Amino acid sequence: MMIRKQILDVIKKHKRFLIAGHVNPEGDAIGSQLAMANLLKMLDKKVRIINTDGVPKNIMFIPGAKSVELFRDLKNEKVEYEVAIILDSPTLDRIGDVKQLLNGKYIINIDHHVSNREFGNLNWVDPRCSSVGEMIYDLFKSSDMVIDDDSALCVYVAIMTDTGSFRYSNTTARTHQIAAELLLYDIDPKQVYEYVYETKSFNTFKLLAEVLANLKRTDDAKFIWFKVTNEMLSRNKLTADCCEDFIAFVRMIDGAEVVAFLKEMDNKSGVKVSFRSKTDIDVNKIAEKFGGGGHKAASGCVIEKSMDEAEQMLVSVVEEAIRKNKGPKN
Ligand SMILES: [Mn+2]
Repeated sequence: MMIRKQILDVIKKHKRFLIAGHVNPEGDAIGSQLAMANLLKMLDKKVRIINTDGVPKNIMFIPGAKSVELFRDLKNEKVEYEVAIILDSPTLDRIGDVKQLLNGKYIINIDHHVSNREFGNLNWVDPRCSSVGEMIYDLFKSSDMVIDDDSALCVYVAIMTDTGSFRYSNTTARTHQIAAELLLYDIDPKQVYEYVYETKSFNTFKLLAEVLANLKRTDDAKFIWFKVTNEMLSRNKLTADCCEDFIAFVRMIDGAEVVAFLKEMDNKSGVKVSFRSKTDIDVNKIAEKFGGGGHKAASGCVIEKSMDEAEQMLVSVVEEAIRKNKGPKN
């Protein structure tokens, strides 16, 4: 409660705000940014949301999505503001080019990544929260403002996407309590689900079929991974954002303990890796070995190597983590 009060005090004392989130934003980044912006506007503040990457197509339906600006569209405009609010980003590097707008300004850091580096002047980091959306909901509750229909939908999308529709281990009783309250607003869960998950193109499924046909696994089948290269994307006329949730299919495999998605970077400068853990193996720690981070059950990193080299390094590190997790043999 204390930290929320401090954040609201800082907000009250200032007029202009910048809200930024991580590169390649998804439902939690965008939903929490828009809900935060609504709270600021209710408090009679000026606010701009500026990100490095655009809102993904499946999230465009949420109210206010079009108000999100892109850093590259600013040209050389000087953005006037006093306080930056950084959401869902464990480090400042995670916000990409927008970092250039910060130069010494006051920073409020609100995040739920266990790997958060507390880079702000005020840091509210709570890994027990399913999503930053859940935290913005709490911030609304601590303020004198009442959540409106638009903000309720933004928070709902944030929570729904970060919990994989209330399936992942970050889903708590509190997550459901909040979701239950949000459903008292003008939200149609079936329609939200369709917008977020059921708008994939035919070619996306062709690519998914190719990915599934080429799954790889270690001999004990506890580590399963798959790759998407630039060639696979261009051959199917797709962009990288189409395969964000392929990993959700792969983690359905029984007996898998860790799954990973290796995606060749656009500029071929390396491989972006996403991890999911189905057991108590901490994939945040695995990602940290490669300079990345995230959550215990979901994390990511970039390995600046060729696909083959990255794959080799990854397999040995994950195999070791799986071995260690069982404790010493006697
Ligand atoms: Mn999040």
